[in-house]
Amino acid sequence: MSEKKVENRVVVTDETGEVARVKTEAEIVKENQELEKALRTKEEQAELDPEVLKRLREKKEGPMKAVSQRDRSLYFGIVGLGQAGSRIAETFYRLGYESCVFNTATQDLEHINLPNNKKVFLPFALGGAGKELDNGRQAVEQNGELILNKLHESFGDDQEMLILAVSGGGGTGSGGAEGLLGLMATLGKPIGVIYVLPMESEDALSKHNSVVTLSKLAKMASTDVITTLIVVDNSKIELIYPGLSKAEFWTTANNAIVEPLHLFNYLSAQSTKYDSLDSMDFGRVFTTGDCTIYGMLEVEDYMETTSIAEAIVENLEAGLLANDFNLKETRFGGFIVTGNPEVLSKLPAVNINYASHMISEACDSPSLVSGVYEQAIDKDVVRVYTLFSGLGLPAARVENLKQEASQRMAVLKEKEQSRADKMVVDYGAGTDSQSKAQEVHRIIQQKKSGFGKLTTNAGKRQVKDRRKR
Ligand SMILES: Nc1nc2c(ncn2[C@@H]2O[C@H](COP(=O)(O)OP(=O)(O)OP(=O)(O)O)[C@@H](O)[C@H]2O)c(=O)[nH]1
Ligand SMILES: [Mg+2]
Repeated sequence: MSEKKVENRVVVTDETGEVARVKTEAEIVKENQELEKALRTKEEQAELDPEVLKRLREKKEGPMKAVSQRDRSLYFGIVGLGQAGSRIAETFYRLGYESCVFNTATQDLEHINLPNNKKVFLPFALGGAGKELDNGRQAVEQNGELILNKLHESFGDDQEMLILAVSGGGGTGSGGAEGLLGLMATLGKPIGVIYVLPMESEDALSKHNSVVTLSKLAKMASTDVITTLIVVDNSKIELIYPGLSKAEFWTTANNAIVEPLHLFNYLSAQSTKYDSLDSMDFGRVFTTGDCTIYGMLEVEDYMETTSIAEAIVENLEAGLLANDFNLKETRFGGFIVTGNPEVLSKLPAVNINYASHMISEACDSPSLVSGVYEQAIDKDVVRVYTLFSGLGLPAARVENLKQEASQRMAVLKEKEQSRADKMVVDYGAGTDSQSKAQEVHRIIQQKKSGFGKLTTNAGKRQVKDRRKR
């Protein structure tokens, strides 16, 4: 049987299957090359590590999200002055706020948990202001350039508002606040102040200092040099958190001061499936002007229709971080209701409506904004955070501080006056020891105390600080 030679042919057929024509050799080569190329790409794709691809995709989604979505409504830059101010700044820093702190005492700065380049020692006299307002003022004035450089280095376009944290009772923070605010103002950003009033048990000088500086800050707030003056009162925080040791107290107090503010700032930038208090709402409440106060109250029997509203009637003021504000003066207020997802999903809306009504009545404000947000709380409770702005000073508390300060300052003055008499040694009749003693004390008075001399001369003669920084 003769073998028939079979040729490889590629044919093009028409729609009926009839051979229309035979493909040319050149066409076949071209088609094969294209097919090979397509297959090679597929193989290459198959070799890509899916883990790597996943990481790349995450990378694409992750940072893009972070850049485009803010994680808080206002990016604050925090400045702490003195011991209390530095500790409050440290608490903010832990929550991701850019911060820097200043103090006249190196030993106090050492305990502040911030990177070293964010802690600035202000050389002044022996170190510390010894609760003398004038020393705090001079320490800031004499170190103006150092402070200004650090402010410019720490804060830039990212910080939309600066907040100064100081206590009223000491010397550095309280005495230096006005000068530091002047330096901060040169950065051209709105400024807020967190001002801490002393505990009940503190001495007359602390109370006196607190009132003196508060009156200065209030004036700056009323003339809009300061946009927001937040007054918090250690004596009130003592009542809210009784029985703590001193060390525990500061941490608790500083968290109580920082957390509600951060919470408003943070939650107002988040989405919620319930009502939202958005970034603009928070910004408007927070920058209304004059005094601002805030606080939190917790409700356990939240399923009762009026229980949250009742808690507000009974405890709204008890939950605030300072007493004696007249909430009826509120020009803009806000509140946020939080609970864990399970709690919020069963909480009837009407309960929140009653609560809203009572807050509105308490602050008599036509402008009240509110939001409901889920929070990872491990307790079966509803928490209500409130924020009131545009308030006057807490008149009764200021009066009480003034009275306590003046009564005790008068006793101190009397004691100083009688010092001369107490230092007399009676040598018997005929000596003039008493008048000599009085003369000596008069001269000492004139030259001021040894401590006074050191600080008065500080500008002329810097005392070198040899302690480790
Ligand atoms: N809330 C709070 N208050 C504090 C803290 N530390 C001190 N205080 C209060 O601040 C006042 C004392 O002021 P300090 O901040 O220690 O003083 P200073 O500004 O460092 O000034 P001098 O020490 O006098 O140089 C007192 O009324 C204390 O009750 C703190 O960490 N938190
Ligand atoms: Mg101090």
